[in-house]
Amino acid sequence: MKIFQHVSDLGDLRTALAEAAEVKRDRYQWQHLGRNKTALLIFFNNSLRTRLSTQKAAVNLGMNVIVLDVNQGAWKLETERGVIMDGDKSEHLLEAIPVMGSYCDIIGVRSFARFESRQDDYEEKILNQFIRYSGRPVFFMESATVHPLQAFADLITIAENSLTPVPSPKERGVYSSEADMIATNNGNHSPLLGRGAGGEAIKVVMTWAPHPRALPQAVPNSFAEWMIAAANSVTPPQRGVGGGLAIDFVITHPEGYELDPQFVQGARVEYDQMKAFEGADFVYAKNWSCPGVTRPEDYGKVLHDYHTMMDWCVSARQMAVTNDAHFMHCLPVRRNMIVTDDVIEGPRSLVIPEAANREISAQVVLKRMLESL
Ligand code: SN0
Repeated sequence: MKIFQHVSDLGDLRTALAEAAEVKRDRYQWQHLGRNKTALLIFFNNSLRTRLSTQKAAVNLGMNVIVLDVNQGAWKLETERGVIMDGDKSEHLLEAIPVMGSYCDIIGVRSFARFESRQDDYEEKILNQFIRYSGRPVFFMESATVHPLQAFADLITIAENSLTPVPSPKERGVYSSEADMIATNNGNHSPLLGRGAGGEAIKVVMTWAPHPRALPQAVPNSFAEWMIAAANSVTPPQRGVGGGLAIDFVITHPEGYELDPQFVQGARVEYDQMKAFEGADFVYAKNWSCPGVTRPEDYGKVLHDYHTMMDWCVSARQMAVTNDAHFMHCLPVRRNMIVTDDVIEGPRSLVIPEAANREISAQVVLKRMLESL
């Protein structure tokens, strides 16, 4: 793997999930792969989970790691060509990138949407320069439009928690080392099935929630992209038999927050949050600013004073109409804006195991990149 940006970069999802389960079983079995190899992690924005989990994943694989916070101690970087550099920016990205590439074997980059131009953000202007000029494999650690390491960890978490018990692959007469591996990982039930032995689809609801600041669309874009890919990863007749992910995916948000069709494709949008939550097995909460799809002039804006949107905050009221849903959020989360204390602290909250799975998703990605060096 030379680039990790989209779900398609990972190839077959069931294979990737089986690999994640194998990483979880023994994360130190590939230390030879990373010997004398260096990962460079570059942060243009803040990070807690991405920084720690990716560093841990690289160390698990025997790699050396260099972390650079561009805004703390590095030269301020110009990103545009043709600019007369007489301001506060001392170095151009076009020199900085190949220099950084010369000190490492794999590069991870975090660079959030800037909200200055929708076109620049959605063309991935910064990350594409790293791909073009670093000479190294590049993985996205939240870019302007995607956060694939998060979405992969989310998918792993949903797979691990998507069941009432179903027969193990052997009991079902399915002999597949992949299925066995996953089953073993999850107390002998294959998490790749839908709910119940019949493989009934699990309902996953992604809900917008209020926030005082304008946040990127990267997390909801990737979550939608990955859920749709997972749902499409098996043809319907195979669902629930050979280990397919049967997912009924619904997105709910106030009007104006419609996400870019390249990520949500034809996913069902339900503007009534309570209706969307009915029968949900997983509730995935996230704030995002206006994606500029139905309201191009409002790209990157908060559309309403958050005080008027507080009924979107996920609380016991909405959770009561779900199928005892698990609660998920990528973190960091602002309590009592996005979710109430009782829901995030409740027995169905998965936010901590979800964050722990960031180490696993990062390790699968780094392992694949090391294997293709
Ligand atoms: C980022 C986002 O994309 O929404 C990172 C999430 C993984 N979140 C924030 O920037 C939150 C900032 C805040 O003030 O709450």
